[in-house]
Amino acid sequence: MVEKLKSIWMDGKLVDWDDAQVHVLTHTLHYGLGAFEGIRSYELADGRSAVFRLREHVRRLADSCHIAQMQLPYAQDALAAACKETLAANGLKAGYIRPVAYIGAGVMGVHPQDNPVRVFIATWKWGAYLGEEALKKGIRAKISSYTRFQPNSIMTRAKLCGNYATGILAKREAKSLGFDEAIMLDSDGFCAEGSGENLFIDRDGRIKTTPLTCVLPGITRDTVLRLAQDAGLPVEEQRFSRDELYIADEAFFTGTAAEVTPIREVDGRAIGKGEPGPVVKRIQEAFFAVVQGRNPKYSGWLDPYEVGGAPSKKPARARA
Ligand code: PPE
Repeated sequence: MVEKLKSIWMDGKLVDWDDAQVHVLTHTLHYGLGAFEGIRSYELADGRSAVFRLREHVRRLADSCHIAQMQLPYAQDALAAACKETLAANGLKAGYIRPVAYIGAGVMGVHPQDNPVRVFIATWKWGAYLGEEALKKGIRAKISSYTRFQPNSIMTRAKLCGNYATGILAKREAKSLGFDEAIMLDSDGFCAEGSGENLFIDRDGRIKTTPLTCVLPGITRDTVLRLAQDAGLPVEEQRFSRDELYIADEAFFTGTAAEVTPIREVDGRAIGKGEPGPVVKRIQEAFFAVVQGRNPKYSGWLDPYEVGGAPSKKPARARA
């Protein structure tokens, strides 16, 4: 359950949590064309708070709206500032941020040309997406009976609300069969991604992740690609089949919510030794060092904000 906080940003201003309501004739509620983001902020090692890769997330929201032909009524800088304002208003030193751009009420039917595009930004506390245990011990995944979209049926570069209907079905199927997460294959039968995560494998020290043909261009995926390169680990964006996944030494998911989550089993087959291996542990360590501000190389990915007027120890740093 999302814990109730104080305020939600709606159409340009903070409103009381309970007043953040939409009309039942909201177009997106009927047809699913809307765009959203999932962003995390972290408490840093020095006690400050910062949003991770805020600019990239807001840019992806703008890209999603562009693809959806929805005119985003706010500049990207204004939305980034609003994300931080909402975190601060809710006293969140670390939190999850959910901006949603959606088509409001007006005409019904599939040609909502003049309906307003509206935006809200909600924030809440969100711990480990698949559980604390998952981060330490890894999860059990199942190849889904649902196929990830063919790129000309749904716009896969966009994080659109309606895209998630399939993800929910895939997740429900996996959970009902006793697994933690689903892995969808693409329309050619190669591994695509989880219901809310990108997928990586590693064998003999070579890391592979799905190329951006039909999966969401994950910002955590991009982060991990860079961190793997920094660690001198060979990494390729290349398709792989489900049996290649079965015989991988290691497999893991990446995502804002999921962070870096090891996969210890797929379809009843242990991945490697059936526990997180050295590569994923190294990537996890590197990832948490970055988001917690312990790696100066990537301080530009951290966008500091203040909660409750706490004095900032250092001025805002320039972006990378
Ligand atoms: N694939 C999908 C389908 C996806 O939803 C996400 C994020 C990713 C990959 C990873 O993208 P990124 O967060 O930029 O690294 N999923 C978001 C929503 C999860 C939810 O259940 O809600 C998230 O992680 O915030």
